[in-house]
Amino acid sequence: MYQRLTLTETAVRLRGNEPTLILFHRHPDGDAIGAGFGLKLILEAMGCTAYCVCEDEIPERLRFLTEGVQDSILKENLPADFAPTQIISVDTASPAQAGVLYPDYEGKFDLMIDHHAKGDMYADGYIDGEASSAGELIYRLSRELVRIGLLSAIPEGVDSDGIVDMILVMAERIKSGTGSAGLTKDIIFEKALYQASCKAAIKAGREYSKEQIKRIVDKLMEIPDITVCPHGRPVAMILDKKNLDRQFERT
Ligand SMILES: [Mn+2]
Repeated sequence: MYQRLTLTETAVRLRGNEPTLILFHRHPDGDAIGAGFGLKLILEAMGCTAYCVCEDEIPERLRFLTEGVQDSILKENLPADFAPTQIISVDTASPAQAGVLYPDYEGKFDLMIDHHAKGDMYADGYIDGEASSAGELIYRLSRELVRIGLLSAIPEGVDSDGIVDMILVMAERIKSGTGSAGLTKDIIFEKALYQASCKAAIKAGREYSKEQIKRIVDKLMEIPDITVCPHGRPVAMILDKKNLDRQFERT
C-alpha cells in the first residue's frame, strides 16, 4: 500500500546530488510543464542533474515555459549517459496518464506529487485535492525546502550575516532613486545592486574558510577585467618585476 505524505515528509524525501527524472502526464498542459520544470530547477539548486520527460513533446504554445531550460521532453532526446536514480512524477494521477512511458519506470517511482484527489496511486505521494494545481504544490514544496534548510535561497558564497542589510540598502536605494531625473530604471536598479552587494561581501579582518576564499578567487580569475570594486577601490593589482625589484631594494 502506498503512503500519503505530508509536505514536510515529501520535502525531506527529495534527495540532492542525484540524477533525477521528472515525469508528467501525456498531452502536457501548462500545469504539468510548469510544475515539472519548476521541480527541475529546484532539484538543480539542490545539486541534482534533472530532466523532465513525457510521452508527448512540449506544445508550441507552451514553449515560453521551457525555453533555454530543456529543449525536448521526449525520452529519446534525453542525454544518452543520463541514468536517473531518483524518479518523481508530477500532475500524473495514474499509470494511464503516464502513458507509454509508465512500464519503463513501473515500481521505480520514488514519489508522486499531484493535485488530483481521485487517482490510482503508483508510489508514495504528496497529494492534495484541495490545491489549485500541481504548480501550487511545487511552490509549497520550494518554500518548505527553504524553511527546513534543504534549499538555500541565498546565493552560494554570500555572507549570510549581511543579507538583511543588503536587502534594506537595496530597497532604500530603489525607493530614493539617485537624485538625477536622467537615470533610467535599469541604472537605478544596477546602482542599488552595487550598494547592496557590499553588505554581504567578504570583509577585511573576518575569518573565512579556505573553500570560500578559493571560490571567490576562482570566480575573480574568470573575469580578469575586474580590478576594482563597485566603489572604485582596487581588488587586484599587477605585481610586475620592476615592482618586485623595488620591494626588495634591487633598483
Ligand atoms: Mn495537468
